[in-house]
Order: sequence, then structure tokens, then C-alpha cells
Amino acid sequence: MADDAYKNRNPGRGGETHQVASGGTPVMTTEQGIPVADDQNTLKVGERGPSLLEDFHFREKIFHFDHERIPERVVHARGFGVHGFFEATESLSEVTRADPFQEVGRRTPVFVRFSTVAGNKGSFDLARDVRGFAVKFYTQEGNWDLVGNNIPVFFIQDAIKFPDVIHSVKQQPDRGFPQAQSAHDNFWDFISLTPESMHMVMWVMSDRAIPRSFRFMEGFGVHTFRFINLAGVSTFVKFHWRPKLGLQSVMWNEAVKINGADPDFHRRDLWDAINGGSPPEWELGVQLFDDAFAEAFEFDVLDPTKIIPEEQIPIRIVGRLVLDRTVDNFFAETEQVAFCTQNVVPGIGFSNDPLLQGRNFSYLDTQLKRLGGPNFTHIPVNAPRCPMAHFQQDGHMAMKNPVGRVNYEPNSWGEHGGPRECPERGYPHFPSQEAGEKRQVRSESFADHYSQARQFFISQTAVEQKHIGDALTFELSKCERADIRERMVAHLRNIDEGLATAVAKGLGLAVLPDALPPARAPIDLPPSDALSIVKRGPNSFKGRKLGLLVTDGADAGLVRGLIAAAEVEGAVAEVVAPHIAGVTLSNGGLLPAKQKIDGGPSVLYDAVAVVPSPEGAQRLAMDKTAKDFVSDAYAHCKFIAYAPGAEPLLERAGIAATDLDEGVIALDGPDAAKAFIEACGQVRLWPREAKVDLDAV
Ligand code: HDE
Repeated sequence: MADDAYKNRNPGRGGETHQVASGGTPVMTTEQGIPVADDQNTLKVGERGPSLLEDFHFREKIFHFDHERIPERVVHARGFGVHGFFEATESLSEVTRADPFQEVGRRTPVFVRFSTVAGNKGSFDLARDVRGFAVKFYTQEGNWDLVGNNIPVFFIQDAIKFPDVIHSVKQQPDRGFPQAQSAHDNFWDFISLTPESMHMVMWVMSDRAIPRSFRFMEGFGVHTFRFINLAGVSTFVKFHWRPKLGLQSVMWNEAVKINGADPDFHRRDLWDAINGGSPPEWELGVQLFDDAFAEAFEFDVLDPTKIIPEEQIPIRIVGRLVLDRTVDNFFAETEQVAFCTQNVVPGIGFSNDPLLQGRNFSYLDTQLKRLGGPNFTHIPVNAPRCPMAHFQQDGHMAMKNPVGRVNYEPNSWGEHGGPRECPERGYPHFPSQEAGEKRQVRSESFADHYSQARQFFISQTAVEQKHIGDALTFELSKCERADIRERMVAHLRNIDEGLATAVAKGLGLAVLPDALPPARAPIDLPPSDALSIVKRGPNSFKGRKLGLLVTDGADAGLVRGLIAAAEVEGAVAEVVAPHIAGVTLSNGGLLPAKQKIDGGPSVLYDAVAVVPSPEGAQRLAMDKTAKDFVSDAYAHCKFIAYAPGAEPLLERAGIAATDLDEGVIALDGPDAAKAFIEACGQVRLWPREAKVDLDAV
């Protein structure tokens, strides 16, 4: 086991064939392979004298340490990558020649990196933020990177504004804070001066921006791309990833607490799911459309601030993504993976979306800075898994070097002359007709900034609408400048008067500011249920986590019954106890704990069961963390089961008999545990929110 751990950490560095000491222990060496005699003390003159420059082991060790860091990504710095595969469940060969879609059952290996956008590498997972959802497909004809987000639109329409929107959201340059949050003047100043961001603002202020974990969020390619078939015919396509476990988010108050309790909440969740044998899955859906649809659609399909509602172009499910392997080394893979939107394979093409066109420059450029040279494709996570042959050579850290004298083309070395271009197999750029004056303009067809923002808002349930209003109020209340707050409310009036009024009230504005004149008058669009998380509720507790609060003497039957019922449902039950050593159950059996109670607050769980002994309940009722455990679960609209005798704890946690609702379930019958887990399938009891939040609508 120990040897495996060592090998895993040292692939190709002597882990397999090391120099060995007489007992068989691997001998530590320098990077030059020289055996090391002393790794505790530098070479000195005498016992207390100066250190000597001659100590090459010391110098090499410190030199290497000094250079361990590479620049973090300028955006999406905090991420978590895992391996898996994509499997086609439908052939798309009629519309694309792209290798992963040719036949049912074809599997393409992938590497996926999830991320937040604004925070630095060491920030917390539950920032209110967009999540990156970047997928590298190692196809048989090269790497295809679908570098998407969990929100299908973007803040800006033209790549030239990207540095501005990112500068505005990141830490303010004079003070270096706030970190990983948009709740500050700079961001809202830029946004309120950028009407095209309004649709995205609705998404980012919705619960989509505080996902329960990566496993419960959608992914989107955002831009319109092209599929191109063997005959050279192009079909427009938009890509959608749909989590098989359903969509789920946390509440803001919960997110704030999770960040303190477990800043790695999302990455730990994915790690645990994969290593616990429950690899998450997504479906890949495509929206396919032609020029005629693009012409007739109310908006420009090249405008990345717009979606195409699935009521207009249905989503066709064509494959599944399974993430089933964590990395061996975080730095080597997650940190060094280099996604580039320009990485497309035959059968996939770009559209003229100006954001996509700009990205095609930025990603390659940024990898050079981050990874230090042009040979980042030699790093295993970036290397294609299909054969490669070209005449690019040399550069920093060249690892894969051709042999032989020919390094140019054309050449007259015949069959020894190396690779040749191949019009028949080579990547075909789609020969779209393009003409026009050279101009720096924004197309008139991009001018509607409010209609889809309104459509998104009216598609939400009342609970979700309230959360959007609350989020806007919270964020704007962190802006020091009143004019910025007011300018945002003036935009909101073009989206929804009710929302504008609620936010104005939340901010304490004396008068509702006039609506800002829109560049183009919004049109009324019908609501789309697909845009709501709650309307697409999961109705299953599969993949979720139950927190089980126990004490010594807890009813063994009940505890075991709950754990079994959770497991049958495909959920995980985690034991939380006063001591990490666990508890002795009523039958004398030992139950180990996963968390000591102050390390396992209920915000880490999707539902909780409070199963102390009656005496244990009396003691927990005096304990602040135990009371928080229960009162937070209640305030976060979670399902709560309680054992007979646990009432004193519930009461001290602020849940009086009159507060009991169908989400607070007494474990009093033989099937109670099973019934409770079934009820948990709703995940939240939303009507309760009105009782715990004074502003509730
Ligand atoms: Fe990115 N983006 N981006 N972006 N982006 C980067 O590339 C950029 C945009 C996205 O896990 C950077 O390797 C520009 C939209 C993801 O490694 C950089 C523009 C979408 C990731 C960059 C955009 C994304 C990045 C920084 C406006 C969703 C993380 C480090 C034109 C469709 C990839 C890096 C990973 C990363 C530039 C807009 C998604 C600087 C210029 C829209 C998921 O190249």
C-alpha cells in the first residue's frame, strides 16, 4: 500500500525501478539521480558554522521548491478536473463527421474541469458565480475542447469587453479584495453600464450560481457552433449537458455557511462520489437548426447573450458523459490541462459569434503564459490520444522530438520525408460566404437586451423569483454608491416591475428610478419551464447525502434502518456524533462517526435525521452546534426526521410544535425510515421558506 502510494506520486521518477537500500526501501536521490545521505541538515562548516554553497542537494531542493507555482488562470483559477468518457447513444453521422458521434456505443475518453470564474485558486467553492464546465474529448482525429459554462449565456457580446468585465468582478486593484464575489461597486458599475449583460445577470442572480455541487448542474456550449457532415453540409448546433441526478442548488444563507464549514465542498463531493463508486453522469443534448431557422428566429443566433428556448428547437439527446476517475496528480492534470476553444476536429466548426472568435485567440495565448512554452501539448493531459505527425519542433521543454533529418515540407525525401497534408482526411473549414465593409460595429440584430431576461424571470417559480430579488438586493446593498444601485433598479424595470419594486424596497430606495430607455423595445416571450430548477425537481434522493445526528444509546434499529433506506435509494448516510470516535447504540453495537458535530453542520447535508437517545437529546438541547444543526436544516427548508424523545432538541432549536410541517417527520412506525427517505426526494420543502424569512412573498 505504502509502496503504491509512493509509485503513484512518482510516475517515471524511479517509482518503478528505484535504487534500493538493503531493506528494500527506495533510496532518495537528487533530480540527477545521486543518492542522498542526509535530508535533514544542510552542509555546514563545523556544527554551528555557515552553510556551504557546495551543498548541491540543498540548492536543488530549494531551487525546485521556489519554482513550484505557475501563474494561476486569469479566470477560472479555482477548478477541479476528472477523467471519464463520452458515449454516443445516437448516431449523428448524417449531420457531422465528428468522430465521437459516428456510431452508437462509441466511447471517447474525456477530461473535464469544473471551475468558478472570479475567485483565485485558493478561494472557496460556493461563491455566487458562474461555473466552468470544460470538456476535452480525446477523439481519434484529435482533441476537441468544448469549453462551456453552467449558464447558457454570457455577460458580453464582443470579446473585446472581456478584460473589462473580468477586471470589474475580480478584486479591486488598489486593495486586493473582495475575493470571489461580485457584490461590490466595480462589478455592478460595469454591469449597470452594460445593458447586454441583463439576461446573464438574471441567471447569475438565480440559484444556478450556487449549485449544490458539480454533479447537479447543467453545462452549455453557449455559442452557436457548426456540425459539418461528410458532404460538407453545415448544420448549426448548440450543446447542452444535463445531469442525470437532476438540478439542485443551495440557498444563499447555506452557501455562506458551507464556505466556512468546507471551502472544498464541491470538489470533495465529486471526489467522494467517484471514489465511492457513484460516478456522475450527464446527457449530451444538441439543438440543431439551419439557416432558415436562424433567419426567422427573433434574435441573432450569433449573439451569446441569447438562448434558443427548447420549446422552439427541442433538445435531442445524443450521448452520455460519465466521470469515473479522479486524477493521480492535481498539478499535472487539473492545473496543467490547457483547454482551447480553437481545438475542433473534422465535423465541428465555428460560427461568427464575436465572443467565440475572440476566445479562439485567447485560450492558446494564455496557455503559453501559464505553461511556459509552446510544448504544452507534450504534457500527458493535453496530448492527443491519436497519432500525431508534424514539423513543429524545439522550444522549452520539448519532450517528444522527431528523429531524422527532414523537418520541412515540401521535401524530396519520398517515403522518408515525413507526414503530408491530406485534403481528403484533413480538417475542412466550412466555406461560408463572407463579405462586407471592415468596421468596428455592434450588429443591430444584437440590440434587444431585456426580452430574454424577462422570459427567464417569468419562467421561474415564486420561490426562485424571490431568490433572484434577494440576491440582487444583497449584492447591490454591498455597493457603496447609491447611483449604481439606482441604475441597476432602473434596468430591472425593463425586465419585471415586480422585481424592480422588490429590489428597490429591499434597498430602501425612496422613489423607484425611471426605467432606462432600452436600445430596442423588449418583446413579450412566453415562459419556458425548462429554465426553472424547481419545476424540474428530481423526485429522488439518489446521489444526495443524509446527515444522521446520533448520541450514545441511539435506537440501533432506527439508525440502521435509516442508513439502509438511504443506501437503497442510492444516497449516502453520514454519521455526526458528539465525538469522532462514534457512539454506542442501544444494542451495544459501535457506530463510528464521520464527523464530530461542530465539523459536520447540517449545511453539508441534503436532509437530516436527528436520532439521539432521549438522554442524549436532553444534552444536545444545551449545545449550540447541535441546535444550529437542527435550526439551520429547518431554515434551509430541508427534510428532518426525528426519533421519539428528540423533541426537546427540536424545541430548543426553535422548532415549536406549531412549526412542524410535512417536512419534519417523526420516526414512529415500522416503515418510517423508508417513508422519510422517499419524502426527501423533494429535496426541499419550499413552502416553509415563507415561515423562516420575513421578506418571503
Ligand atoms: Fe473563457 N477563458 N473566455 N469563457 N473560459 C479562460 O483560458 C476568455 C468565456 C471558460 O478549466 C482562459 O485556460 C475570453 C465564455 C472556461 O481550464 C482565458 C472570453 C465561456 C474556462 C479565457 C471568454 C468561457 C475558461 C483563462 C470572451 C463559456 C476554464 C485560463 C471572449 C462558454 C477552462 C484558460 C479550464 C478559461 C478567455 C468567455 C468558459 C483567459 C477572452 C463565453 C470553462 O483564455
